[in-house]
Amino acid sequence: MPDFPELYDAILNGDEKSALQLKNAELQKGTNPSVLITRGMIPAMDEVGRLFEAQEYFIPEMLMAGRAMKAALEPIRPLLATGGAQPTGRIVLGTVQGDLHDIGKNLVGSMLEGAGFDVFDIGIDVPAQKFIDAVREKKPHILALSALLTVTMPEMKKVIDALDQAGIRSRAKVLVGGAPVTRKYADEIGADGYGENASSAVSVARTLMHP
Ligand code: B1M
Repeated sequence: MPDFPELYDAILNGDEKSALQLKNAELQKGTNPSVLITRGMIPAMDEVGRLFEAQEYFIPEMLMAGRAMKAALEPIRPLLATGGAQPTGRIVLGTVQGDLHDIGKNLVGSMLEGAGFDVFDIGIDVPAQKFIDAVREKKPHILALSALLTVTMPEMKKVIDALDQAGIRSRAKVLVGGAPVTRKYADEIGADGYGENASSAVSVARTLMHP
């Protein structure tokens, strides 16, 4: 049983309005936003994924649940980003080409902002060349890549190879993450860091800044 069953159900059922209301009610009660996300909202998305695999949910249900999750999550993100920390470093963040998933990426971005990083989120379905252009333009300390699909994970390697080919691999550390990504895969493709979730992305990013 999830910790916030009504919010969990609202997301699972793709009920955007209720998800927003229930999230607001919890925040008014003083519930910690991170607890709400990790113990109520993410478990609902995991269940959506399970139901999709079991062919009990299909694309429309997954889409609606994604919308409800985003509706409830977006107003919380600024709360995660107000860590009051001193500027720590610059990060360019994006979801790789072919991949439209952005909920986890957005959460990672907010947590990084909360830890004091300047985050330039360049969106979803980002081609390797756009990452290269962003590294040249924004001069980030870290390039952060998200992938949620097994078939889009190789795009991360393409980005690293493209950095190499452009002669700018040493300009930014590459941090990778997303549900199918593993530390082993990150090592194989030559990434500098791997974050299993949003909070580990923050601690790895800090380590990459001060190796
Ligand atoms: Co998609 N989808 N989806 N989907 N979807 C998954 C990922 C899937 C696991 C569902 C399943 O089968 N169980 C499966 C992928 C299987 C695989 O390849 N391994 C899948 C599939 C198959 C697909 C489609 C191919 C379905 C189809 O069309 N047949 C399609 C692909 C579209 C595309 O991208 N080209 C598709 C589409 C969609 C929607 C558009 C409907 C919607 C996305 C809405 C959106 O993002 N705006 C959607 C959703 C909602 C999901 C699930 C249900 C939930 C994803 C989510 O938001 N989770 C998902 C199942 C699941 O994850 N359990 C699924 C909550 C989020 C907070 O977690 O994104 O994992 P997550 O992020 C985490 C960590 O991964 C990590 O930190 C985050 C916070 O803790 N992390 C990083 C993420 N990025 C990081 C970067 C880092 C470090 C950590 O450093 C840079």
